[in-house]
Amino acid sequence: MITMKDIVREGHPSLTTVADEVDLPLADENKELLEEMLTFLKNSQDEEIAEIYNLRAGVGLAAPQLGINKRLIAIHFEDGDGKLYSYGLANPKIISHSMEQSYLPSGEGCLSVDRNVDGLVPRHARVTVRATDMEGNPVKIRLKGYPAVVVQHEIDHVNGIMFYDHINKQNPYQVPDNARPVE
Ligand code: K1U
Ligand code: NI
Repeated sequence: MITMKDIVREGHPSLTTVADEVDLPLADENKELLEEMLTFLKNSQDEEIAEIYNLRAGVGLAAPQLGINKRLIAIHFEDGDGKLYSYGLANPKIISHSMEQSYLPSGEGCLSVDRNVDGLVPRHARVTVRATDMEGNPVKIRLKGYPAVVVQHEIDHVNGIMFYDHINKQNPYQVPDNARPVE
């Protein structure tokens, strides 16, 4: 079972390294890792389990956050309308995106960062992602708003990019050009 002790923190080289693509068809070992990553996210959102195991709640996780140099990401959360976004993806790639940008007004956090980082993180408002799902099938996923922010945060991890790399250093709360806040 994945717990916080498995998650590497700032300063670990896997957080700043471009991860390797995984071979297709997807090996059982990679399918199992994606399952474990999703289970971690579910556990982290379950108040009782999270308290017992001291888990910080997360909506996404990328293999490099476990010190594993593979292009694997997991996302799991329900939106305000109860719509479930639950994906385990291999080799995710943004194949197109809007010119319009967006940002979370409260900024972003990261399970690999044990401090608050002030500032707005510019993201594409809408993205289309191509990947391989946990059954080994090719998928094309269109996301907007908050789910689009989460998938961009996770794809950044497999590219060795941290959310704060995108924050304007002179003026962290500078509203990005052509951007609207995610409600
Ligand atoms: O990749 C990670 O470090 C996980 C991170 C992902 C993320 C944060 C902020 C914006 C987009 C993606 C987190 O899940 S931090 C925790 C978090 O944002 C959250 C946790 C529980 C409920 C709601 C949000
Ligand atoms: Ni993160």
